[in-house]
Amino acid sequence: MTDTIFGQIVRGEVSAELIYQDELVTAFRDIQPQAPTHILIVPNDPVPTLADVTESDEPTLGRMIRVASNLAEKDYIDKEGYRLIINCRDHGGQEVYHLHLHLLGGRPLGKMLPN
Ligand code: DGP
Repeated sequence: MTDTIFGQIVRGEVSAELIYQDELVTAFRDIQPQAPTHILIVPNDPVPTLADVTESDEPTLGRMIRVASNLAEKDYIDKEGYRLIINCRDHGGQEVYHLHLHLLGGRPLGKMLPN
């Protein structure tokens, strides 16, 4: 399994603005925020992409989404709304090959994709 910068953040070897960690997932602020709230939620055990997940990853995937919902509430973006994104591989625009969920909000995000 290839190690990435996100694995190093999970293990505390590289600094990040960590905002949540439990036995399954870690959440930290994106270094290049695209919105006032831009948080990344990653599994502690790296899976490269969404296309690589298996049945054994289901508890972690569920936790990632619940943590996103809880962090949206903590960042006061839940009432106005927000967006969750998982980019997968080349056509999905994935840059870091350690599965991650983007939590974006704090401003109107517009259409999902440019026309
Ligand atoms: P994606 O395109 O879905 O693979 O998004 C990768 C995101 O990761 C991108 O928005 C920038 C962010 N990122 C890349 N390197 C770092 C880092 O070292 N620290 C933090 N906090 N975020 C990073």
